[in-house]
Amino acid sequence: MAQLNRENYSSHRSANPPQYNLEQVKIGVIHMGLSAFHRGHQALFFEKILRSGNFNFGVVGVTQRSSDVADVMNSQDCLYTINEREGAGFAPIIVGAIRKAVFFPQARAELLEIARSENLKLITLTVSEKAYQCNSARNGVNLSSAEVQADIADTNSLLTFPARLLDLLVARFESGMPGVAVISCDNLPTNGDITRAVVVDLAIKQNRSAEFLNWLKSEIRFPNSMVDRAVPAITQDSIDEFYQSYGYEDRSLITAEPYLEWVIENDPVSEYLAPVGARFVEKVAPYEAMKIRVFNGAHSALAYICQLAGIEYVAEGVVDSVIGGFIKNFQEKEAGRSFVAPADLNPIEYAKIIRKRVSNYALLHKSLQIAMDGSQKLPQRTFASANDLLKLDLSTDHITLIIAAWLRFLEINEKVNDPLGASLQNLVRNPDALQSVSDTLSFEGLATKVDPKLFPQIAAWLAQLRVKPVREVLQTLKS
Ligand code: CS2
Repeated sequence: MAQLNRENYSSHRSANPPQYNLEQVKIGVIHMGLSAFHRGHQALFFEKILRSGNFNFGVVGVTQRSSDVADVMNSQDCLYTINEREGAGFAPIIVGAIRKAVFFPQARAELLEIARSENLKLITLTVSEKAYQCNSARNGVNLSSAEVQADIADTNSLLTFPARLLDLLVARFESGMPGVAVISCDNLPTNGDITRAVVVDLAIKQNRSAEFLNWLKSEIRFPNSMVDRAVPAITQDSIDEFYQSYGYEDRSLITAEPYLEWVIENDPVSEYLAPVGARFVEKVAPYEAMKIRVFNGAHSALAYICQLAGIEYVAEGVVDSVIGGFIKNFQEKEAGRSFVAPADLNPIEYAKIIRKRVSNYALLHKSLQIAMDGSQKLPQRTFASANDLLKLDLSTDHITLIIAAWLRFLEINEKVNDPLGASLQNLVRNPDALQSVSDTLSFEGLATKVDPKLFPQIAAWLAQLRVKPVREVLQTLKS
């Protein structure tokens, strides 16, 4: 089976290969966290810049926890395909933008060299919610707890993402080169502000010089950004199916929905990114709130409800009349009313488009995948909206049920993929539903605390979910 590589990529005409010369591409972007999401989203923007004839936007993708993804990418000269799928349609594009894939611990010297280079314009991040680790930084609080001090001990030894990012920025400062933009592409409100807080706090803890700190604050830009595209984890079946249709094997294949959006706070990089479709706005917060509360909130809701109902893919859940109806009401009556929407978007219309996108069955987006890391996702996806709804005196019927569904998911699974999973599971397994809710949601590692006034309502749902099938419980809310 011929694997995609530098020798054969240009012969795969039907997969839209790059026409530019790969040799001419210079590295202009360091991307930390070489996830499927980066390959399916930001890398495509850089690919479009290269295809427009500007060869300064090659990417070095950095893996952090293991070299696996970099190894696969290197086995095919960092070339890979994004296959946009909807219904029976395939729309592939071979991407050449990622010119290097490296594992941080093995490639630090090379990365520091790139950090010092004149052509570097951007550092982008998809390191997942948990990598920002400092809940106090997420809450805008000064870092001081013992837990954070322990993190900092780690960060000094370059084991964590903030320490690695700081390492690169120190190298750039020492080289005398101008500042760059650091753009977080993780689903966190104020992701740029959080990144800045984490890096500045760490620099202070490491006793960096006043000159460096001034430079960091004035020359490094951290625009907030909102990213949107569903890019599920790839399966061997999708790789095989793609091979049958296109005649080459791509072990780094990406399946993505056609929808693609990147909204960034005004920044000089708009010169390059705006012409290829990124949107620049003065304030990203209302777009982030809409995306995280109305889309990701519904996605997580579907994930836990599908898990409790034994449904493998969220696309199956959203078209089910009971589950889909519940999601619609949650979006329209609660999530979409919990914040001030952007002037150019109507939450009800937006929510309708989201449900349509999520029903794209060809993506095979697993409920179990979206259910992972709930403790890192739900604070911004549902806890914050629940508290806001309470303040606004609006209905919390659906959102409290969603939080209860997450608790039930934690309770019944032996092991969950979540950094706080084991601790939360211990707390949730209490026969007294109110005690269970109160202990679990008060756990100190959670970045946002649900208002205790909502505990009785959440506990009432949990008590029902303990004895009745989830669809039956949802039906009690039928409007
Ligand atoms: C999903 C997101 O896995 C998840 O938690 O909710 O990755 C979602 O697909 C994207 O944010 C869509 O832009």
